[in-house]
Amino acid sequence: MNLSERASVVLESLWLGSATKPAAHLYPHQWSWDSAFIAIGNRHHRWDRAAVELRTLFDAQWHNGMVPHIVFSDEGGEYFPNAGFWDVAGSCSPAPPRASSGICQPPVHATAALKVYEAQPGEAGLGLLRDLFPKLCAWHDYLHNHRAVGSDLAEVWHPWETGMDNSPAWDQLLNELVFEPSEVPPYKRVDNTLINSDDRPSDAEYDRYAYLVENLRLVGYQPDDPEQLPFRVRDVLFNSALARAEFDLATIAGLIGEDGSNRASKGDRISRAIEESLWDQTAGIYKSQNAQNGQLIESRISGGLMPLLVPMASDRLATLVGTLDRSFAVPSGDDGFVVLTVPEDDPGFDAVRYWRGPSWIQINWLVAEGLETNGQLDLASQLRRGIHNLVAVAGFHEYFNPRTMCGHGTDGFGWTAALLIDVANRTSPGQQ
Ligand code: 2M8
Repeated sequence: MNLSERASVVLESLWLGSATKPAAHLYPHQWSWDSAFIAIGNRHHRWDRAAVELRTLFDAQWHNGMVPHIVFSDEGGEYFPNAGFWDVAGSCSPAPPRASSGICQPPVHATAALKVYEAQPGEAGLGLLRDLFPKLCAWHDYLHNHRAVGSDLAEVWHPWETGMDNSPAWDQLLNELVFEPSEVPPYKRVDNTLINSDDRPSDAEYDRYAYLVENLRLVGYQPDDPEQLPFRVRDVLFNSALARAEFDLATIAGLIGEDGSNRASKGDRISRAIEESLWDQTAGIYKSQNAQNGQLIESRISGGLMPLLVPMASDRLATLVGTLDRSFAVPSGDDGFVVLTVPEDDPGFDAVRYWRGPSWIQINWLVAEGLETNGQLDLASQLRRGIHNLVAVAGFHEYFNPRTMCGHGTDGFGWTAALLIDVANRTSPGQQ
């Protein structure tokens, strides 16, 4: 069996009947941005599943347009925080249509929908786009109307909304939270009973995660006054994904005969705000912003490379590619490289702990996509080869230490398998 075929077996094993769980035990339900990446992989061999994956996720869309970060499945297993902990039915009015979490994840779905369409550009693909278009518009409008507080940039209100949950970028904000132990609802972790706890966040961090969920639950996850929230970040990855998704939504509009001009102008506005507010010239990288005081968050993390997802001005592009090369790129095989989540010389770097240094395949895939968007075709190919080389040696893990070519976190991971399929389909057939 070649690597792509082995990846298909992984995806098959994770299928829940109408969506794919990210991993067999650690993440046993449907996750929002995982599903987008899984659809991007499945479009090559299981187009039907790619379409169902996105439809199922959007069936759980809230009345205000939010796409929840977890959709709980009856087929799924034990997880913390479970549906009862989020209690969205008891806390929100109107109640969301499905059992879900009460927060969201990076908006990569229009990008995924367009790629799924491109694999089947006939009536089936157009039908999917027609169904998803109003839902994608409502999702993006939720972010503009409810999350862009005094800025064109959307805010995240929990580290889990960034997708880079345990990044050192959030350490200071989490450490500065002021709360009584009684404000942390009782909970029991499951994650550290399933895999090596050295790979996972600490208990102190989980207390803060649980406290922030409780804070949001108390206001039905829809605060009247977001400025009172204790964690508010204008995340660079989240907003770069949104800018790209607006441009992709404009393309989708054109394909189905709708007017997409307002989507493109929203993409322009966000891109401009990223350039104006999130660029750190001295560090040569974009940084997220603490919305409470307008200051940039010091850590250099791979999220700061994501403005590549839209076409950039040439001077910044050259600087950013230099930073990528100097601080993030690690060789992977003889003819490729991959990107770390945190540079090795950063004080927050940890080679194996979740989101604090290792390489994640979906981040690498996004950077390759961004390099291609900006005409850096050789680098994009080397990065895609690096992804392939890493997975070929280490297997379908959740994330990797590219210095040792070892996998970490859980195994048999959904987006690793899916994006390997995508990468293999874009490189030489010999690599499949
Ligand atoms: C991780 O996040 C979940 C919470 O959402 C967890 O740690 O339990 C992150 O890597 C996130 O980006 C990812 O979507 C999720 C499922 O793969 O796992």
